[in-house]
Amino acid sequence: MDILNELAKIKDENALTAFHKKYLSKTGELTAQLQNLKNLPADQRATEGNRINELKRNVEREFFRKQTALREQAINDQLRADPLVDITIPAINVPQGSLHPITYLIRRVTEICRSMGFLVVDGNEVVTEYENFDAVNVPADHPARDMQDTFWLTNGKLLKTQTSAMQNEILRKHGPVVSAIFPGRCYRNEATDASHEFAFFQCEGMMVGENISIANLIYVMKKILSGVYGKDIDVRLRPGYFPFVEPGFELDASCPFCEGKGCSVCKHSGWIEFCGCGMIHQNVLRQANVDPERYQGFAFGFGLTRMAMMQYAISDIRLLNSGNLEFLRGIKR
Ligand code: FA5
Repeated sequence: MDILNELAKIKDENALTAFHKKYLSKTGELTAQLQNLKNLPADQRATEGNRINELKRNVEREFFRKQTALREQAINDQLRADPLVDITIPAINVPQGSLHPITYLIRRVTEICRSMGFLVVDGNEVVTEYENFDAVNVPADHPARDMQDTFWLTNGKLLKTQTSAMQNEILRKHGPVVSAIFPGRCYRNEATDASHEFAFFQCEGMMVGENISIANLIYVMKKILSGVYGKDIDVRLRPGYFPFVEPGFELDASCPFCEGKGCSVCKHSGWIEFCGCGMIHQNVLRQANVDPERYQGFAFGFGLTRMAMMQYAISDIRLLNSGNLEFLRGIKR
């Protein structure tokens, strides 16, 4: 503890630098003691090593505290001595900012998925035609291409229409055993109205490995929904068609606003259409060099923007991209 007492008495930066050199630098006493461990009898090394490491950690922590305090002190002294600076004038009242509802939801969802061991991947916005369509089982002559027109760049690439466009890259990079969640901005060349935007957010998730089944999908969806809404949410599956899943489903969530009793949000049905999902099509796995005989998995993709609308009772989707601060400040997160 003598070392810590010595540190406590230091009053200026020069003395602190000398202290660092004496104890903590590469040639310092504590480093030397650690290097000397190899010369001790084997039965003493572990105990002595722990003692020195703990001491070094304590000294380093106190050293950085002292360094910060001395630097702050130096700045304050300088300000006090400057006749042009009056530190007694009250600070300007800058209103505190807040997260955009979409950012807030992305953080919430990714936090829940991270706790289940999911990788969080930042999706690209510009992707190739192959990634957006062919790799997810939508070849050039597939009618499903017509449902998702987008904005094409002069280099032949495009703004992704769906987060599913990231599946191939993620499977190639992290597969064949991977659980990943990838929220991202998507674009569609379509007329805007109160519930359609040309730029909106989706959130995709997938889990691939051996013995992955629909039971895993249901569990993960319940976890995400219950985590976001802070209460137990039930789900149900109906048959649904998406070229990249087989079997494919539409997943409904029990209405979080009326607990399934029926309200205006769920149109008095007790259920809310939440997302498309299913078991990843074998062709999608093959495109990413994943052997479909050995590995299988599920994927789901939901509209984050629509989720935000529902969560915060936003009647017009266009408000979310409007940059209207008054509207954003009015949302209670
Ligand atoms: C898809 O995009 C599929 N990739 C989802 C999927 C992934 C299914 C994995 C199966 C497995 P869809 O076109 O239905 O599906 O879009 C998904 C969600 O995106 C919609 O439910 C909606 O919430 C949101 N969305 C789609 N178009 C718009 C739009 N123009 N404005 C706002 N949100 C939109």
